Amino acid sequence: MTKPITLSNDDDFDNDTAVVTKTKPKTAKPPMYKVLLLNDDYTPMEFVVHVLERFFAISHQSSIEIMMTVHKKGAAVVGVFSHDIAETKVTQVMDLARKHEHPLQCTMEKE
Ligand code: TYC
Repeated sequence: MTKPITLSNDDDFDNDTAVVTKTKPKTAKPPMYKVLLLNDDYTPMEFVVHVLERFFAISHQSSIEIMMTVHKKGAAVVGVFSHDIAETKVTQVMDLARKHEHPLQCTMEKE
C-alpha cells in the first residue's frame, strides 16, 4: 500500500503565496523649507514688492499679488527651498528690512 502525502499548514508547495517586501530607498530626499512673509502695518507695499522681485525672482505682477495676499491674509509662502537656500533668503530679506528700518518679518518652516 502507498503512503498518502499530507501537507502541514506551514507547507506551501502548490498553494502559491508570496511575501511582498518594500525596499526602502537608501537615498532619502532632503527636507524642504517654506519661506514665509508676514504682514505688518508699517512696511510700505512697494518695499515688499521690491523684496519679492529681488530675492525671489518673482515677476512684478506676481509680486504685487503675493504682497496683497500677505496684506489681506496675514502671511504667505513665497517659495520652497533647501535649508541653506531658505536660510539665505530669510537673511537677505531681514537684512534689507532692518537697513531700511521696516518691521517686515520673513521666516522659514519645514515643509
Ligand atoms: N500691510 C502693509 C501696509 O499696509 C503692507 C505689507 C504687505 C507689509 C506685506 C508686509 O509682508 C508684508 N503698508
